[in-house]
Amino acid sequence: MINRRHLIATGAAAAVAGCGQADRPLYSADAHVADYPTVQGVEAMARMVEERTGGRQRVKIFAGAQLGSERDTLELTVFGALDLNRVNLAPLNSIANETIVPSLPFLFSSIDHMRASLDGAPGQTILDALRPHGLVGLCFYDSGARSFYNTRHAINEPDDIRGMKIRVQNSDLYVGMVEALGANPTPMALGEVYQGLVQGVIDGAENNWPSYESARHFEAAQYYSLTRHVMAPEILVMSKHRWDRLSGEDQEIFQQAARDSVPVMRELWDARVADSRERVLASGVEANEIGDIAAFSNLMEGVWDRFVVTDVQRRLVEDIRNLGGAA
Ligand code: GTR
Repeated sequence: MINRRHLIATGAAAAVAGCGQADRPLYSADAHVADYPTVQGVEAMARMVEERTGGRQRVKIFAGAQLGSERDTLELTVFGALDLNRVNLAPLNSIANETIVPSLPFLFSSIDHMRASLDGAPGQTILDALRPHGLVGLCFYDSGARSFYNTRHAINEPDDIRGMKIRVQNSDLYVGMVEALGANPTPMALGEVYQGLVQGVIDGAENNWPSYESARHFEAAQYYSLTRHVMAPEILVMSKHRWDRLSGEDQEIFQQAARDSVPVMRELWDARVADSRERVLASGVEANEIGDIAAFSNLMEGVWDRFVVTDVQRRLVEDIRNLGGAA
C-alpha cells in the first residue's frame, strides 16, 4: 500500500540517488475526492500524457487527502518523494511570495479577469517563480470565488463576523484577512474542518460552492454569505527532482498536456459550481448577497501593504490590474 510513510522511505532514497522510479507511474496528490473537478482535470492530463507517450509515462492519482494535508504533501513534493501535486495557492504563499498576489482580497474583478491573468504573462511569471523552490508549476485550475460561511447567522456587514472563530488555510495572508475583519483565524487542514464545525471548535470557514458542498461543510454551517473575497486559483506542480529526470520530449508532453487539461477542467468546474450551489440551497442553506461589499474590502486593504513587499509582486499586481479592463 502506498501511504505517506512509504513515499518518504522510497521517494527519499530515489531522490538522493537521482534515479529509480522510472518504471512506475508518477504519483499525484489531491485533497479532494475523486469526482471533484481538480482531480478530473489531472485525470484528463494523465490520459493525454499516457496517449502521447505511448504508455511510457503514466500518472496515478491519490485523491481524498490519502497522502496527507496540502501542506504535508507539498513538503513531500519539494523533497522529491511525491511527483505531482494539485493544491490551492494558499499553502504555497510561504514558499514563493509571488503566489500571494492572486490570493489577495478583491484583486480580480470577475472570473474572466482571473482567467485572463492566469492564462497571460502574470500567470507564467508565477509558475516560473516556483522552480528555485523545487517545484515546476505546470498550470492553474479554477477555484471560483471564496465566501464566508458559519454556524450562527448570516453575515451582512463586518460586525456580523467580528469575534467568530474562522478556519483558514495555512497561510499568513488568510490569517491577516480574517483578523482585518475582527474575527479570530484558526489555521487548519481541510480534512479537519467538518468536525471542527460540528464540535464548535470553529464557528465558520471560507470556501467556494463546490468545496463547501463536497466536504459537507454545508451540513454543519448553514449560513453562506457571498463576500467573494478571494479568487485564488488551484495549481498543479511537479517535483523538480522528478522533472529533471524526464527527457526533454517528455517534459514538453507533460507541460502541453497540463495546458490542454485547463479548458477541460474549466468546463467541469462551471458545471460543478452550478450543481453544488443548487444542491446546498435545496438542502436549506441560507445564502445572502452582501449589500455593501466595500465595507469588507476597505477593512482588508491593510493586508495588501503587509504582503505586497517586493518589486516582482508590485509588477504582478499592476499587470493584473491592467488586464482588468479587457476581461
Ligand atoms: C479548496 C481548494 C483546496 C483547499 C481547500 C481548503 O477550495 O480546492 O485545494 O485549498 O479549498 O480550504 O483547504
